[in-house]
Amino acid sequence: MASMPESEAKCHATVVSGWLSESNSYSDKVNKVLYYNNPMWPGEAHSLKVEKILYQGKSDYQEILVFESSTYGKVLALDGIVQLTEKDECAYQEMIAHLPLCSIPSPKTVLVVGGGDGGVLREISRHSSVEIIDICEIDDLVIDVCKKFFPDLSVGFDDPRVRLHVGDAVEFLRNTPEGTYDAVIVDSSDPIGPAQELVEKPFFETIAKALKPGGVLCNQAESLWLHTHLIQDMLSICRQTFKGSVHYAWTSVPTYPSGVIGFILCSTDGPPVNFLSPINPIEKQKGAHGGRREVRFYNSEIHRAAFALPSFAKRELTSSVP
Ligand code: SPD
Repeated sequence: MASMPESEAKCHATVVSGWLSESNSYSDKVNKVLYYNNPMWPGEAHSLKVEKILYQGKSDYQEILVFESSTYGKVLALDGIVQLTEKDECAYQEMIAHLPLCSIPSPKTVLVVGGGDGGVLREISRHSSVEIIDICEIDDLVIDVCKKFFPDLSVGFDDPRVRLHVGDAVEFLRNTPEGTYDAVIVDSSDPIGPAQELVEKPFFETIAKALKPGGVLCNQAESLWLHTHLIQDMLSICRQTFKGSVHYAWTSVPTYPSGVIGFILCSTDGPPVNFLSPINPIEKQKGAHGGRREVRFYNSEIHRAAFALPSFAKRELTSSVP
């Protein structure tokens, strides 16, 4: 960071001496406290070298930072937490979209909660059976910033099937008629700050109601190395709420804490859903490649492998049945 002026290097609480370090600070907007050491991953820090800060701003909900990193391309951080990098975003966006959509025969109506960068929309739009893609994102500044700095992700908003709703997803789902969606994808940030409510039981109950019989949820579900208790709680709520099947899957994302992130997949009562084997394979999607960039990470083998758990996780996550 020799070339970065000291004033610029200090411009964001989490950028210190030219490195963004995820553990440096965390500001709790509700209690108006600036924490040092993020409570989601105490005792460790993952850092990315900052070549140039491209954008910094504050919305009503969070601090937004975009920078050019030395080795992962452009990076989006919210409240100092890495949300995506150009290099590895494919692993997250493709998995969170295709694990659910390739598990049901012909998804038509899909809701994305969060996902203001547009990457999940980009992936959903590969599915030609889909007719409506609703997205409910609370922070319109995230959308605007991503449209400027991450066109390869925000291209997802250009699909005419997309209907954007800026607002609180909890409220949006409360007002959604029962049985509206074939799939709901929750692409949230970590459950501190604005996303706290998204790991609580009432939220999952509204999703279950909003889904059709045999409809599916795919919910961002943190790291099996770091968040056993949180995942156990989420699984336990989902097992009480979703009367079809409930599974945990995971993928590798090098720039997320511990290098992995997981997903909870659930289905409602109705036509049975076997998440473990893709019934609607991406390889057969007509729109999967045509006119857009190739799928980089996801394929049917990765889909099946994502549900294989290490022995410790199998013990910890399958014993949490209520
Ligand atoms: N620890 C960071 C988890 C971020 C999950 N959401 C990422 C948004 C990308 N669309």
